[in-house]
Order: sequence, then C-alpha cells, then structure tokens
Amino acid sequence: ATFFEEESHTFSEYLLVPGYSSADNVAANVSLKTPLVRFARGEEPQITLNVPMVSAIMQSVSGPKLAVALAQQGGLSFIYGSQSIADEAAMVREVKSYKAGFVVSDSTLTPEMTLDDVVELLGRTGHSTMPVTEDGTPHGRLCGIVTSRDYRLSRDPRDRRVREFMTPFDKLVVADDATSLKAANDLIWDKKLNALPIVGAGRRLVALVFRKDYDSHKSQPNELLDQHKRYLVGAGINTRDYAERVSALVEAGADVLCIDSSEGYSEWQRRTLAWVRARYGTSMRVGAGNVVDAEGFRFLADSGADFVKVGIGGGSICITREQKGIGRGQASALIDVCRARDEYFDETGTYVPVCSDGGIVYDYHMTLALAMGADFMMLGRYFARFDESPTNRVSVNGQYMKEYWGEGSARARNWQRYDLGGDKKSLSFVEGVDSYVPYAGPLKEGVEGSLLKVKSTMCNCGALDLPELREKAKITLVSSTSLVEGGAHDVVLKDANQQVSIN
Ligand code: MZP
Repeated sequence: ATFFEEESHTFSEYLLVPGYSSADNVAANVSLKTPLVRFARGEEPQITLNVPMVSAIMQSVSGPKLAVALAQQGGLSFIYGSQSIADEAAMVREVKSYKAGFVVSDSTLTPEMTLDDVVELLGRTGHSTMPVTEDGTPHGRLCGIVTSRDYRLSRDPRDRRVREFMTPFDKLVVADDATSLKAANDLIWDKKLNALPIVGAGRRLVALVFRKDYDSHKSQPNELLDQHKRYLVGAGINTRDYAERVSALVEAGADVLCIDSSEGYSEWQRRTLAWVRARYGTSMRVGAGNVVDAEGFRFLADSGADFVKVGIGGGSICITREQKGIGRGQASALIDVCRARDEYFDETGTYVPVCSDGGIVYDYHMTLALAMGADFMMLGRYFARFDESPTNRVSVNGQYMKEYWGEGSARARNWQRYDLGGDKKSLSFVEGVDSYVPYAGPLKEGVEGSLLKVKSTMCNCGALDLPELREKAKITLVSSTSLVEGGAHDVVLKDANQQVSIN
C-alpha cells in the first residue's frame, strides 16, 4: 500500500491569517470572476462565471427555478441527471426559455448615471438591459430604467413621471407597496410572464413591466436589446447513457455538462469524455470527477476534462466513508489537486479549472476553498435551503425546514452515479441519507450575504480577485483547543426562557 505522509484535513481545521490591506481593499472593489472550463495559456476561457458557485447535480437541489435564480446572481446550476433524458432536457429548455432580465434597486442607480453607465453596470452583472429612453429606442437619452411614478433618474423636471411614449413596454403595472419581490418573482415564474420586476427601497415591488414582445418572446428577437442574453445552465450526465443524453441536452441548449459520479478516476469517465470530444469537439464543454488526489486529476485532465471536480465522502448527506471507507478530508484533497493543476499548467500550458465539491458548511469555508486554489465550488446543502430549490418546505417541531436527500440515498436511487459497470442497473447499497436542512429564504439574499463575507475576508487578506487571494492567503491549521476559542466561550449565553431580574 501507499501511505500518505500527512493525515487528511477538513475546512474547519484551518483559518486565514490576515495580510496587509490597503484603502482599496473594500468589498465593492472585489471581483469573483473565475474560469469554468479549460483554456490555453494566453487565451480567454470560453465560459467564465461572475460568482464561483455552482449548484450540486442533485434532485433536491438543481431544478430550473433554482437554475434561473443562481444564474441571476452570476453562478450556474447543473440540472440533475437522475431522471429521464426527456425530463432533464425539458428542464434545460425551460431555463433557456427565459430571457435574462435585471432587477433594479434604488441603491444601484444614482441620478447622475447616463444610459452608458447603466448599460455598463448591467453588463458587468452579466444581464441584459431594459433602459427606458425618451424616444423609446435603445440609443435615446435615458429617462429611467423603469420607474414608479415619482422615481427619477434624470434631473430633468420633464422626466418627473413615466410617460406613455417613453416606455417601450406594453404595460406597466404599478404595484402596491406591500408586495414583495419574492411574490413578484413567484408570479412571473408561475404564470411564465415575460415581465421584469422592479424593486424600490426596502426591497418592495415598485412595478411589473411587461415587454412588448410578451406573447412571441420565444420565437422573435427582442428588438429593444443590441444582444439576447439567456441564462447559462449546465446539466449532469452519466457514463452509461451518454450517447442519447448528451445529444438531447445539447439540443435543449445546455451550455456545459458534467459527468456526475461519486468516483471519477475510471475508464468509464475516459470513454465518456472521448465520446463527447469526438462528437462535439470544443463546442460542448464537459467536466469530470470526482477525484481526491493529484493522480486522479492528471488522469482526467489528460482525458480531456474541461474542469475537474474534487471531493469524495465530504458531502453533508454522504455516508460513503462509513459504507466503503473511501475518501479524503476535503481540504487536503483540494490542496493536493490544485497543486497538480498548477503543475499541469506549467508543463502543458493548459489550465484545467478545479471545482471543490461538497463539505462547505460555513461561509468562511468558501473563502478557504478559494484560497486553497478552487476555481469554483459546488454546493448542495447550501442551495437546498432556499425557496427556489425543488423540494418541499416543511415545519418540523415548529421550525421551517427544506427536504434534502443524497443522490445515493434510497429516495434518489441514482445508481448511475455509483455504477462500476456490468449488467446491474440498481443501487447495491445506499451511500447517502434523506434529511432536512433549515429553511433560509430567497436565494438572492442568501448568496449576497455569503459573498459579502467572502469579499470582506478577501480584503482582510489584501486580495481583490481570486488569483490574488491564492497568492496572498496565509493559511494555518488550528488545534482542537483553538477551535473552542473561535466560538463564544466562558460566557453564559442569553436565552429567552431564562428568568432574569436586575439586582
Ligand atoms: P454538500 O454541499 O451538501 O456538503 O455536498 C453536496 C455534494 O455531495 C454533491 O455535489 C455530491 O458530490 C455529493 N453527494 C450527493 N449525493 C451524495 C450521496 O448520496 C453525495 N452520498 O455524496
């Protein structure tokens, strides 16, 4: 046997030591842009993400609603593959049928902004724009984005209210103040409206705007925009039915694929990658995994994987380590694989992005994963908690929860993910559990909150982007005693049920 010299570690065993931060190190200046697929030295990657988060290829996580919500934040979902080919393709098609819109909030816009400024702002977030101009054309002078009656972007007193001829939209519905953005998004989603919700201060809905091409938006280009952005979406595939599944997903409009397997260092993955490459060249990108060491990374990189996913046994719903005794602490696996990626880049001039999959529990684990070298992260439990995940919200002992189950659980029965070849087409034994996770509200708020923490920590490390974080991060292992020191300790926590009197 080969014995690894070091024991393997998890994220919770590490901390970041702050570096020098300059006056420029503020969260607003931080970019989280990251490559999603392989690229050659000196070239730009074909697909990049504005936010280094992708959602897990799981029934209880990645349906179309979550895919749209995450794409709106600059991340990406991989629609789950443990369903029929037709159903998976339909979900991809559903995501692609939505045109990218933009939710404008008061805090994003200032009266000084010109049309160019706004277009630039929206472009940076990866969204298409819906400016309202004086003469209704995209090049006219900006009067507003779409506004409630008294909200103005222009200082010109003539722009005091929205006038009919200014709005290049069929219908503007001014909502009452009590309607929340979530209610608006639900309405748009449920009724498949080609509409854009506009929110005001306090995240209240100000208006719902219906676009002119409301009825025909699926077949006709929208003349109001210079580009027709659709949300990016990925999809999971397996090493069994890839010939039929990949073709259907490509036809449905998937932007990127990922082989979903609990263990990726296998001949099956090499065959699948070779088939996709032979059939689609570089027009369809496909990631592979999961692996937990340098050897596994090199095998998949050499086999043509567009990104490599790292992680075995660290998922919150995973019992693979208990059942089979395979796996590796997520942090150690990630550090090893990222080192292999950098060596591979030095040697071959090809950069193959690394995805850290599973085991993220606290927001600071995200910063650690990025500092250890992950190009992006795949999260299951994290996304399952939000409104947009496809599972039921339930009340358990008076507390709101969402259901969350593993792909290797008896409920999902995703045998292809655990398949080792042969004729058998069923799960031999379970490797995952069926569970609840605390409900966490809308995805947008959750992701914004987490990323603010990530960006703040990056600033503490003196970094304004991910390559700089990797270069500058100082990471220390912590002893079990220091872990205790990191939480509230040696105080009596306040509790609503305590009887307290002032003495
Ligand atoms: P987490 O974000 O919930 O900790 O982990 C999600 C990851 O766990 C998934 O992306 C996948 O790699 C892995 N997973 C999914 N199902 C199982 C299982 O049933 C599993 N064992 O390990």
